[in-house]
Amino acid sequence: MPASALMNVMIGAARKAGRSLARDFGEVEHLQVSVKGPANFVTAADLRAEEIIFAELSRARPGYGFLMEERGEIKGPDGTHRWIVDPLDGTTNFLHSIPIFAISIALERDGELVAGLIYNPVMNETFTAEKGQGAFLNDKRIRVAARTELATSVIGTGIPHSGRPGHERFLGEVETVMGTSAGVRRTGSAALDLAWTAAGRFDGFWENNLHPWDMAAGIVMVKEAGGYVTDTNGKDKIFETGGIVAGNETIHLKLLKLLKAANASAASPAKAG
Ligand code: 2AM
Ligand code: CA
Ligand code: CA
Ligand code: CA
Repeated sequence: MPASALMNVMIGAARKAGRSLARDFGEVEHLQVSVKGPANFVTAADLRAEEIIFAELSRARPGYGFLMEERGEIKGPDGTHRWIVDPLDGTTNFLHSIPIFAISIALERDGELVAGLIYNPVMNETFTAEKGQGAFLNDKRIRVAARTELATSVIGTGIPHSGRPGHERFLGEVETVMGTSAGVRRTGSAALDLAWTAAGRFDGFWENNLHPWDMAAGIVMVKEAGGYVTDTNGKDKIFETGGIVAGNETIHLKLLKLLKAANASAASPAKAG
């Protein structure tokens, strides 16, 4: 299917920023790095990529607002459209020359996510989705995996660094999911976790304490690939809570129940005997 005018704008911005990231990826030892918090780095590569995406999207769609990881919220005269952008998701991988990172761009219209793009320039993988149009990897239609048993499922997740909120809770959850599934994977890029779930590589994904720019494009992607995405209570307050659970209808539901059980047993006092 030929990409829409909107998707071509998003692809154009991502490819240009991707060339900048690919150049920096070859020279990581020379990158300027600053520390924003515990295990939270920002490099010159993040900033350069964000600058390119901001310039390209502003030129193509003047007036749209932005929510970007490094620049924050930028209101535009157009009150209905907002780009949600992570210029480099997986900065820690990037700094270690691990080729698992991505650019994530989503468009929100009247508060509803209508398009998403996740681009890994090293693997040359462009995941795209528009509301009602399905999800694609490069030019190929993608769908969530069909598996319905957790025992044979591979589940993606992200680990909150010990200095971040949710670390203790995560340890209980991951122990439960590891004991129930065929395996847990942690890529270091929430955007790619969601894209890989949309493509059926992961059967499911969950993480806590994420930001809208980590998830926005991936939410559209998973839904358009036929999957289910909610917060950890099964509701739609994903951005408000920072928690996300994704998968096909069955795995999504089973994951929700499993995480709930893991947290209930962690919260209850130690049993006698
Ligand atoms: P980043 O690389 O854009 O920072 C991995 O579990 C996810 O957590 C990635 O999407 C990563 O995005 C994000 N992340 C890394 N460090 C973080 C921090 N200190 N606070 C919140 N999110 C973080
Ligand atoms: Ca970051
Ligand atoms: Ca991120
Ligand atoms: Ca980032």
